[in-house]
Amino acid sequence: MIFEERLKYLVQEHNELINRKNSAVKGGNGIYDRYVYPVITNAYTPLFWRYDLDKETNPYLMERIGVNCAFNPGAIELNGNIYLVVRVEGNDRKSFFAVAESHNGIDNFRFWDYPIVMPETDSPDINVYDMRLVKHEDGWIYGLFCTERKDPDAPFGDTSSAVAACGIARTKDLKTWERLPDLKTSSPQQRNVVLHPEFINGKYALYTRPQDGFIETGKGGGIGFGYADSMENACIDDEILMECKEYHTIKEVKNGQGPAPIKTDKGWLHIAHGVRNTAAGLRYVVYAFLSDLENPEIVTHRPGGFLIAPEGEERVGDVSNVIFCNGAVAKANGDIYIYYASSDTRCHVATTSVDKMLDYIINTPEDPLRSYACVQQRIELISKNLKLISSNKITL
Ligand code: M1P
Repeated sequence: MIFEERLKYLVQEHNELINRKNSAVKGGNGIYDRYVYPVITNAYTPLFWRYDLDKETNPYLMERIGVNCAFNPGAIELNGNIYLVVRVEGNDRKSFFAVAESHNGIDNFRFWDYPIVMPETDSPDINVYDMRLVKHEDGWIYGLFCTERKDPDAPFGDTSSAVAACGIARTKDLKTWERLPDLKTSSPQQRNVVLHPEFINGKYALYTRPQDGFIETGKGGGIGFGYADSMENACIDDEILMECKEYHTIKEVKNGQGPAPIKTDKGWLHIAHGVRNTAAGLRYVVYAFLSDLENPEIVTHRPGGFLIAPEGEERVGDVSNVIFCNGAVAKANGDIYIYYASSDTRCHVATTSVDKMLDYIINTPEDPLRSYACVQQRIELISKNLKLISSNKITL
């Protein structure tokens, strides 16, 4: 009886969750709308991924292979549907990729029956995560992701040191993936590498994040940029830093490109993450900037501060105080769906538009890097508003 009762309960709970309607939170900051519920959590993964549903072999209906969390999704729109390639992490800490599909991109996300089988290279990945999906003008959909392997030079007893590199795969349908050799650069490690969607002078252009170590970026850091002649043997000879980490900012410790940039008539719209240190550990927020249409490595506008920082339940999870984004969808009507994850645990959506994001990016003043200068910026805003209020043009 335990089996039947539990099965009924589990099925009902799961169905209620995946059929739950989501809605925008009222108010907000006017730049984007947050949503009441996450779009995906570990509980969205099918029951048949986690339970042995055979009463003979699992009479207590125990979870056999648990799923710990579902986060950091890459995103793409195909044939009017939104597909997220989610970083699903088992209870054993290994991440893998799985596609979840929704028609409206806001709720009803359903995982496909099987996770992605990502082929390995000659040097097997220990962990794979954070895929950036790009529909490139060469006709392929590329998935660039982090592949992590144990550091072969780690001294005896060091079971933590790892090496991060950029794994590359391509597909036409998100089902069958062709694995290509990992990206080669002169940097010891790479994470957060993203393919630019268009050729530039006949070359593939990539955003990189050179780093000296696995966690610490060291003298690398910043969002890098470089060209590769092909993706079949991708190699960047000259890597420049285009968007640097900076003292006493939201990106003091490190930063990284989020999804592939979105083309607008004012420039390439970038969503990125910035990291600073605190007494409670690293704090990750998402920020935005704009770069030149012809030369996407030249940043033209840098609004100060963060775009999305953790709020409420977003603050807590396996790695608390983290907002991370590696997926966004720009729809034909100008809407933008930003998929972000909170605290390495769950996936959310924030909706905005190209118009709103350009207004935000172009009209938000740049971080002047000193408290005194920040006060001047704010006084300018206050004075302007008080004039409107005192002339009765605005009533508060
Ligand atoms: O734990 C926070 C994030 O840490 C890494 O990002 P970065 O390379 O910028 O430090 C990644 O492991 C990412 O997946 C994770 O969300």
